Amino acid sequence: MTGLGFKTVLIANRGEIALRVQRACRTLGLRTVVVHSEADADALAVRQADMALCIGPANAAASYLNQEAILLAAELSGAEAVHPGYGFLSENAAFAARVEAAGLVFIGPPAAAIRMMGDKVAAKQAMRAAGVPCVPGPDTALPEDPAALQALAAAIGYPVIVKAAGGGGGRGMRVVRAAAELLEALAVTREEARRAFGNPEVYLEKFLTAPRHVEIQVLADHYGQAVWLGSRDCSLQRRHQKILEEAPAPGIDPQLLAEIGAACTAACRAIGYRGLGTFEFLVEDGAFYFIEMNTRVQVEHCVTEMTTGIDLVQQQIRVAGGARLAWTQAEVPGFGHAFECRINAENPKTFAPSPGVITQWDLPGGPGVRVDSHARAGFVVAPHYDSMIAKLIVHGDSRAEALARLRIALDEMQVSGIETNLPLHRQLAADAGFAAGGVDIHYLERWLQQDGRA
Ligand code: MV4
Repeated sequence: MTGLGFKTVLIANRGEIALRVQRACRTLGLRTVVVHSEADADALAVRQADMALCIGPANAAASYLNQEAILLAAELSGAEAVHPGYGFLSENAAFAARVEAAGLVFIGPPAAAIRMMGDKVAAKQAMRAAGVPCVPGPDTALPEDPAALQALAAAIGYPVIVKAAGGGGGRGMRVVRAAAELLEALAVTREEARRAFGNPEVYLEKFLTAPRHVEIQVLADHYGQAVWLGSRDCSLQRRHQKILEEAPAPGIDPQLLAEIGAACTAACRAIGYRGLGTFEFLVEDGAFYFIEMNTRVQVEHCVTEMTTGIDLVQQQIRVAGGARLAWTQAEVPGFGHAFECRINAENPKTFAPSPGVITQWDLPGGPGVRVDSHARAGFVVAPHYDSMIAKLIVHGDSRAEALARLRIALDEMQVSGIETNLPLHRQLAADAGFAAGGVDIHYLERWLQQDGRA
């Protein structure tokens, strides 16, 4: 009696997001089938599942990326929908198409939208055509003629950046500071792209030297309705791994943000997008430049949940099941400020992974404090997967209140048995530059270089 087109959801993921998706399913009265590797047999999501099926060994290529095993598990279990979480198969257009071909609902956008956004040139073309502001540069295949290439880069103005159409998330890109380096950079990036993505296509953009990373969360239904649910600032990252995110992006003119949000929802309607999505922008000198779109639920979706009160995963499932959006844009709530710290099992100075047994697991609490985690005392952090063991999310009426709560929560949280980046988060939460808000994408790596920080 859910009113959706399905009653049973197969969760094709692990860790905190498997549990997060399962909680949303159970809230909606849906049954859950959890597929897991041999290493995850004791997971909380497995224990809470209506049915759990082991699909392979710890190695993700043989389990969480094993499309045949997952589709077979769906068939055997009677699941009617598949939620891919993030990572793994979540942005694999071929997998989405196979799920739908099997008569199941893929809880995500149509395969064609995933495919389009996976091709960064096609994505940029579509977004520019729909009125979303993009980074300067031609959104087309590059000419062969060296003189024409030189003229193109000169017209953009150095520095420029060469990016692979099949890349994204920081993979397959190279900065070019002067004309003398251009042709070599194009050739090398093309060759790397051919090998890494099976697609040698590259494109050129103006390189922005000190931008912020700001994203817009959208949700669209099957009936041409789309809303944007606020902004996030994800500038604090190291080697393209986000460390700490917040919502809303601080210090941005709300009028400008509303214009960008409206452009994003218009673009969703223009391309027939549906489900959750994230528009990634670089923001420099107060201007927004689209770079990529993510077609999955993101790790940092929780800060948007805290500032809207909306269960995004529940809504993602509802729209996949054919429900209409519950709000017009004017009805979308927005209040206060939220931060999220990604707590990783790693050495806080070297960032080396720190697998092992968690012996102490003391979580913070109080108003506005949320921890999303699959870990607990006695939990074994396996070496096979990414090192995130928890997300600490805090909310406050103001950024200052949220930051105060963040500092207290980080002090309260105590984990032993493995190393974690909690000490790094405590230092960062005490940093004056971070407290001021609006740092750029290079801030964290610069800050890590300094000794005696904070
Ligand atoms: C850029 C850029 C500067 N100029 N594009 C890196 C990840 C991928 N999503 C796009 N990335 C960048 N593209 C232009 N034209 C700088 C980056 C970038 C970056 C972007 C977001 C967050 C962190 C980053 C760290 C280094 C470089």
